[in-house]
Amino acid sequence: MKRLSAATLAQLPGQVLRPAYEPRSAAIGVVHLGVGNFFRAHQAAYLDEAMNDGATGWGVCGVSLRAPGTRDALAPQDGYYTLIESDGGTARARVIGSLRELLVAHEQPQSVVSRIADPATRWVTLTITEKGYGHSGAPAGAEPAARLDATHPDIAHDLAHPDQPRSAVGLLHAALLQRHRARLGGLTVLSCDNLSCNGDLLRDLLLAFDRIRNTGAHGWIVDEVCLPNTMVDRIVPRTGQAERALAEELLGVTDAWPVITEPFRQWVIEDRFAGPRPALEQSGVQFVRDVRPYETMKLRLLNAAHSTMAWLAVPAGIATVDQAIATPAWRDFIQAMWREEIIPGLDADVVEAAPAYCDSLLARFANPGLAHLTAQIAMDGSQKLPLRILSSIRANLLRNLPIDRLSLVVAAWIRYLEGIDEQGRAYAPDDPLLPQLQPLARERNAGAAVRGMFTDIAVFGDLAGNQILAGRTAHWLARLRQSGSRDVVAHDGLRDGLSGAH
Ligand code: CS2
Repeated sequence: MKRLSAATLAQLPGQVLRPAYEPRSAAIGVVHLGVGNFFRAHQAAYLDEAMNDGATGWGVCGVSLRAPGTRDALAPQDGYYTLIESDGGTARARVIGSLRELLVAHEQPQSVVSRIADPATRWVTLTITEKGYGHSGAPAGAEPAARLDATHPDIAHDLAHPDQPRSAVGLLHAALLQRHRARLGGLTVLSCDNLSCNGDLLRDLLLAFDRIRNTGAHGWIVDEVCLPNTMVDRIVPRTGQAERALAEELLGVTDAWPVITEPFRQWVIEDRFAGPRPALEQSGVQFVRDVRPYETMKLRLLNAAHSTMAWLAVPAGIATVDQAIATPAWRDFIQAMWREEIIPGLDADVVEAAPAYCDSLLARFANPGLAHLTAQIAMDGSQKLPLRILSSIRANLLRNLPIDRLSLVVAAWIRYLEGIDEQGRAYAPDDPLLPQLQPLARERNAGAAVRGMFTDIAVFGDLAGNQILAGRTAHWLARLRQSGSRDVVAHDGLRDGLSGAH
């Protein structure tokens, strides 16, 4: 069977949407770092629509930091790929044309730096996951120097070899320096990862990196580089054989790397740019003064529920989110956690919108067309727990609100890290801190396991010494080990929650 490419585009069935512009002559104006499935289902699709509407100069150079897989799959397809939107019933295919160039930073760091430094580049966007930033975990408001983890292997490498950068911060800094020296105007940099005030964080990291390198560009970065905070949302599972087969069925040609996603999407961006921007509001992008209310809702309601289901589900052998949420006890548990332990701790400006938002989340989680793997969501918990769960625990402790179900989630994360499922089979938890965390999680005495985990202060911060949290977490860890996730959620989740322990 033929392969998707510029040559086969005209042969696709009429119902498959495709670019209304000529992608091969579209000029590049965006460099994206971390060209994975999320980017291809989200920002690249919005830019594709802007170009369909006539915007010019917004083609994308997609950069993988390390793995050549995306480039190798899509270069023979002239950058084209299929985006499949599934509501669980119907699946609609659309060919995206905005990806105009593919680079792998590990192989060609200078090409990436030159592309970002190119005068035609107006935006740099990033989806490099929480662990890709090389940040220390120090909170917003701390000195920039304290937020950069200068001992992180990639950051340390880039500080020592600034001409051969491998981290996102190192690549970006090298390119900014070239722009500064060439007296170019500024740049807009949009971090699109699930972090709190992602733009502010990246600015602090760049400034801290610059201070250590002592380049004299500090003032220029502050004045000319715009880093609006953003919130992005779309559920985008990994691509597997089933998605490849579906793309082939819908297109009549093969696609080595299609992406499947839900119909829902959201992109909220603070309205401050160093130069022009496409009229993305026509596609529903919200330009706002302050992204924080949107970000808090998403991290503490959507992402928190995702992580809760994932950490409970993996040891119990529940493979996908739609399977987890289809169990009434699990749905009740998530709803009770939202209602009693998360929404009351949110700031007043979002409390009103939260119940309807949660209803829409339940419907999105139930989408049977996505097969969103719990093992995918469970990964990198050390990076996710603080923003998704510990943030609510902190808020509740201040206001004397309950933290019982939230502590169960902390226990579920520890249980997940053990790497042995409820049937005694081994699986491989995925976390950058695994070598440090797994031996602690495997400590047989639940109280000792929790004490050990909490002393990893990079994750628990000021909560490390909290006896109430430690006590409840140890209680739940013992229960999870003894009876398994299904039983704990069905019998204890609600009943013990009513004890109001906080
Ligand atoms: C998920 C997110 O993998 C995860 O941790 O919670 O990727 C989630 O699907 C997205 O943030 C939805 O926008």
